[in-house]
Amino acid sequence: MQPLRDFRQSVIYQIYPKSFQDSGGDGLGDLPGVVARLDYLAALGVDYLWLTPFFVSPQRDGGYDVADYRAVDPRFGTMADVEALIAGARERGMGVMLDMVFNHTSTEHEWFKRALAGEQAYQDRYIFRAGTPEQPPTNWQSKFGGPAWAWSPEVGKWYLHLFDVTQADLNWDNPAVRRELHDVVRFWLERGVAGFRFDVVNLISKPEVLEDDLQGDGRRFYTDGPRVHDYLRELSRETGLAQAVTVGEMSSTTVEHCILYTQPQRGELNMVFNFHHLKVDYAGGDKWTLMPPDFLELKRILFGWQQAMSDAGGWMATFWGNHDQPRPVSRFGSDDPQHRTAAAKMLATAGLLLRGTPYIFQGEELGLPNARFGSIHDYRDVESHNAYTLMRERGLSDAQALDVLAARSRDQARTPMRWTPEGGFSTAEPWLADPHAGASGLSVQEQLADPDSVLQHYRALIALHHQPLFAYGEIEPLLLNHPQLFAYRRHLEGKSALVVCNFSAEPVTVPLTVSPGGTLLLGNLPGTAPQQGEDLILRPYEAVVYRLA
Ligand code: TEU
Repeated sequence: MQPLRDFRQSVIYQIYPKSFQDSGGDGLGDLPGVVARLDYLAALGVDYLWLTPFFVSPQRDGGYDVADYRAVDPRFGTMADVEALIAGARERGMGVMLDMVFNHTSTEHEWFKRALAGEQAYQDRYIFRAGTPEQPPTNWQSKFGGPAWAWSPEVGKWYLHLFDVTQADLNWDNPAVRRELHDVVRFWLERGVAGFRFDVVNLISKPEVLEDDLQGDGRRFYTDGPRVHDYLRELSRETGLAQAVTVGEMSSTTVEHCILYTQPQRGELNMVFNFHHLKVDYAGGDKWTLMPPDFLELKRILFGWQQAMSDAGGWMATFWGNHDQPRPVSRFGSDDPQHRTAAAKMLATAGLLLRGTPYIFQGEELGLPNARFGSIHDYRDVESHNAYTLMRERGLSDAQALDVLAARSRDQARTPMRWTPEGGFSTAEPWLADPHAGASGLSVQEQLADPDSVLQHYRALIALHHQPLFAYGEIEPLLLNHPQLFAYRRHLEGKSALVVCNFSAEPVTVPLTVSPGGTLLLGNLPGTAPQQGEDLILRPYEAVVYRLA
């Protein structure tokens, strides 16, 4: 059997199983449904499949509220289905990556239940603090809105939850917790899992003294916390993680820490996600206050991180979206029907050929756009409902709050994957409505038959990324101050390539001379970019990739 591809040369596909393919006819996606689509994924050319959590969970937060790290939630299938998925993927040259939510457990987890039952050893696995019901230990805020502390009358103490009240933060300073989580990683490695995504793993180390944050919501105290690097090195050392592909989701992190997380010699993680580039349309830094993306800030952040990580020997996970983000084509491109296909292909070109390991979230390869749901009752995500409540309390009307959710809700990414013009996700009513039902050209079936589709462009880009020049080459950012163009060169062992993307709906003259003899490797529009002399003039949302002489 072929060895799996090196993570730096790989492209990783993210699957949100709940919305990928329902094989059981209950409106919920499941693991046999993923197995049924392995040929599609292999034909796309991806190398690893990252599945979001399918472990036993009350599903309060899409499975990121885990009640048993070793057991498959019956909603998704059985351990035999996991084994079939791992084997089926491996036969097709793909590895399976699981999502380890180690910052917190569900309050339905046995450990938390034993803590509530009064067992001190289990209370010590969480962050409980004494006090009175009127006064939380600190003024920290949850990332889902509201206080980050909940009062437990059973125990007569507060417990910390940086996310939902049903997601209790684990006490990583407790060796028993670390030993248990090491065992979980070994458990899945022994079953052939090829890698892991570690959810908000840079939040696991809290300061010894918890104090009010007079400058913010408390994140500055626990983000990239005091012992986080020690705990990651221990996790890797104790579990043999060096044999696996690992990516850390880093919430509100810094490039300095991301260099430390990913420098190979430090033995922590292979690569990291950071989200700063996905906040350039947050007015005042607030996700729920809309503004158009600041394109120059987007380039400053993206290329700044690219350069810093490259110079220091770190490694980025590159991505435009995931199960928490709205659809990229609506956010950074255009979902105007006349531009959507070109814009989606342009975004893919800009992202998949950067230095780093690119991640594709299900449906992105079809250019799926956001959709406007007509009622808050159409939304399923706890974050969406909390945000709606807070927006209404701030005085927004129902229509205004729904406009914001249409642009920002995590449900936008979680709509059912589209296999046929009718949808093809389930024979039952999907758990979350398909807002693209009846739309033309937004399905795998249609795009496999269309040589100019977004899907076919992704296949070509994935093949390009596999080439050493794009996988390992140095990056040279270009035109940083240009208001419409996103451009860079890649260089490796005397070979170079040029990527130029027009992020606008207007034609743009490219102020770069594409040296004569450059070969067009890939474009996203029919024909080739018109030239005036040596000047390229890119059409609206046009993207070109040249091999330079
Ligand atoms: O998300 C971490 C995180 O930072 C999120 O709060 C993210 O910033 C937000 O969803 C963007 O609006 C991870 C998982 O990806 C997310 O699905 C979980 O809800 C969260 O952790 C808690 O486990």
